Amino acid sequence: MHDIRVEVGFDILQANEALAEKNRALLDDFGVTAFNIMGAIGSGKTTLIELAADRLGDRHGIGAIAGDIVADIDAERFKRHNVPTVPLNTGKECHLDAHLVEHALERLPLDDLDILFIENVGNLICPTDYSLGEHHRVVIVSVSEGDDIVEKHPMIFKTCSLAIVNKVDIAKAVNADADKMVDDVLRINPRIKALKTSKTTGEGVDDWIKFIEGNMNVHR
Ligand SMILES: Nc1nc2c(ncn2[C@@H]2O[C@H](COP(=O)(O)OP(=O)(O)OP(=O)(O)O)[C@@H](O)[C@H]2O)c(=O)[nH]1
Ligand SMILES: [Mg+2]
Repeated sequence: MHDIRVEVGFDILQANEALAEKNRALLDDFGVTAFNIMGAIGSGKTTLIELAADRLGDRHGIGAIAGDIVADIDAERFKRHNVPTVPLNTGKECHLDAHLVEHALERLPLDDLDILFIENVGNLICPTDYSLGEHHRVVIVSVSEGDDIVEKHPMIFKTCSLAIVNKVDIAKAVNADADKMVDDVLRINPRIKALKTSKTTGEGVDDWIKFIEGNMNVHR
């Protein structure tokens, strides 16, 4: 009898990478810049996309893919901001993959879009390994997860170009040091940009918008 060694994990990730390249090429053809918005559950992913849609919607075409175990709730929120949105229900899966995104792209008016926000499933682990065809990766955590959340999940911060520490307005109330979280981010990945934000006070929101506009079209 011969032993047959099958490296399933590697094959799945390679196949995903090939599909992600296809998605990216399609987005490039339409001049759409895609942002993969990852982060902790409840950290403010949908909120920060809503803020961006409100601030950028008059000068750029914005679309969204809402990925979640039950995606319709966030999709409805995006639609209230006039953002064409495709919900992707992942069921038991804890991340989006390039195959799901490929089908979502078929249902979006790519001709009308300049920016695509892809909200990934809320957690800091599974989304890390799966490219979707995005041009930029953003990771969002908030102070309410505890100020050791960054150092507990270093991998995802290594793959992103922007990290956001959100809900800094309630840092004192939850006994968290937002500056320590930013320091942790920069220690883990010295090349990343890190921002502190708050929907309540507006802190950092201008810089979030600047990051998005400053990173459009760099792939063309
Ligand atoms: N105090 C405070 N609350 C915030 C802030 N940003 C978001 N929230 C609240 O946090 C809660 C979760 O925000 P969402 O934007 O739904 O978070 P999410 O990451 O999309 O959540 P999931 O998709 O369920 O993982 C909501 O009640 C928001 O209103 C902030 O800056 N400060
Ligand atoms: Mg959400």
